[in-house]
Amino acid sequence: MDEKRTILFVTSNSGKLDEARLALNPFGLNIESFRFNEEFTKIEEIQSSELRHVAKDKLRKAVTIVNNSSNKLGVMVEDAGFFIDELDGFPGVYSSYVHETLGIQGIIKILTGIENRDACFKCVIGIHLDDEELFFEGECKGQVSGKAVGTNGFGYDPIFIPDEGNGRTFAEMNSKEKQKFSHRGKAMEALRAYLQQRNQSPTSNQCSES
Ligand code: ITT
Repeated sequence: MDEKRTILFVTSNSGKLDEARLALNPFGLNIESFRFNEEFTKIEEIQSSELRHVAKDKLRKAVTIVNNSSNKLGVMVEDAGFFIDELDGFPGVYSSYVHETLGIQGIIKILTGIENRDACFKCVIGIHLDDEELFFEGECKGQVSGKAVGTNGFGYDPIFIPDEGNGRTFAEMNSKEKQKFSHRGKAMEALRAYLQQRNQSPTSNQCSES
């Protein structure tokens, strides 16, 4: 495997890993998951109302954990959230905790009888490349369904109907279809485009942050 075309993805979520591979492998980029003693690595998240702040902190922790002395292209993390309009954006940055505790049935219950079903997924990819921190964002708007439908995907997929997609939940779509509309698909595409441009113009640093 070409180490210079390999990104080390630090995540505990195998669904995210599969989707990152689906998006980036066709462009000759390998996505390797960082594991410790064969286990996925869960990075503890800071409390912040901004996904981007969470992603930035996760990225710094990931770089420390990985101690990237290898020749790999970069170290990547991602932070995502499910934002429900009627609940002022909740669960948002707390999506992971809410999924583990209330679960999707809990969300359905909370929204029983509520007409406004608008919601969106957002995600921020953070990647450490050549001592730079870069961030790429994606968003997908849609509706919360009244019941869980479909068995594909992960997390909140069975209760999210993206605006594009003929009224089906993400969990009713195959991974390629989900990728076309999803927050992650869009953020991965922004990363891919950046990497392509960077290859052509190595000094570009449009998305960097200190
Ligand atoms: P990390 O180790 O990468 O942090 P995680 O699953 O904890 O994995 P997040 O904190 O970013 O990741 O995710 C917040 C929650 O939102 C979590 O419950 C996910 O399952 C869910 N989620 C994220 N992306 C999703 C998607 O594309 N479809 C459905 N649910 C998603």
